[in-house]
Amino acid sequence: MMRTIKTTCCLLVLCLLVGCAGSQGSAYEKDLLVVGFSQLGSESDWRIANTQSMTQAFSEENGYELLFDNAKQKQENQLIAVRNFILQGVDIIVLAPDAETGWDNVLSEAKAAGIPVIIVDREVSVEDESLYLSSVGSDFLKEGRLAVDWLEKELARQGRNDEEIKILHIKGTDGATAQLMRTKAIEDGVLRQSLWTISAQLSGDFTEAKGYEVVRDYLKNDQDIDVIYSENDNMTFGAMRALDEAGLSYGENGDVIIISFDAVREALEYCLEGKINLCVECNPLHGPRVDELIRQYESGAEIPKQTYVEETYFTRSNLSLEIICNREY
Ligand code: GZL
Repeated sequence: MMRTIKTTCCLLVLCLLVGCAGSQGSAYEKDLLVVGFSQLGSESDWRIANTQSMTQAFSEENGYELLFDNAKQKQENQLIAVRNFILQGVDIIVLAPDAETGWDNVLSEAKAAGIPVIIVDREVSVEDESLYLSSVGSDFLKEGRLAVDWLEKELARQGRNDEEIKILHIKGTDGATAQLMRTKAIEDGVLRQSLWTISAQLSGDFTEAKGYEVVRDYLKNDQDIDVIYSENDNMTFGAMRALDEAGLSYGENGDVIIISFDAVREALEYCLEGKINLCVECNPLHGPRVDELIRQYESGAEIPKQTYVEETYFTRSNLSLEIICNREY
């Protein structure tokens, strides 16, 4: 979508006022699409892979000039970044939102400025869904339900259907779609399985450090755990360190079953070693899909409001070193 004459004039005035040589001129001369991408942080291996996928897609060779901002997992930083993108008159804004709520005002400002917004990864919860063009991400509830179904089958395979099962639940960033939906899945599972109990719900904020901290502190008071349901791999890595320090065994031949989400390479390696029982894939490679959506939009084609990516799961039985080596993240 070429900049409107009005926006271009405003931009030229803005450049005269603040003396910004800026790269828009070069972008404008080369007819590049200027994309403002607000990434929520760099908290996990998944996030790093997502950023790489997005920045590769928005390259100059692909016809883009990318303005990138890393919000360090703080929504207030994302609000500032989006407002800066609006001020700079970008052609399109891509937002990877930290939490679901709090976006109505800033997305209304983008709409008023005539700048379309594409949501990537987690979702936004807004009164008016016309505030964003499209959303690309994962069906996190489906991921969680896949994990719970697997756990039911695994416990049956182990002959433990009549056993009390105590689950330690490590939650991701509160209010993030990935946290809300993966949490809903395990909570629904516990409602269905009368012998399952969630011993505690610890918030690990999707980071390895926090995952280690909260599990280490929890194990000081209770080590009677049958399952760890961890909402991302980095928190799982921290939990594994805490289990090691407490002398608790885990994985295929251990006392604690470990379920983890993302399926980044390091987690798959642990899975192949039998240290993580189940890795549920969460695909971070959204760059090509968002690039395609933007091109469809530019060509005037109808674009879907929501695109879910295909995902699977891994256990030791369907993994190999070759599969792991051939994966992109
Ligand atoms: C999921 C994404 C989550 C990952 C975490 O799409 O939002 O955030 O599961 C990441 O690794 O921090």
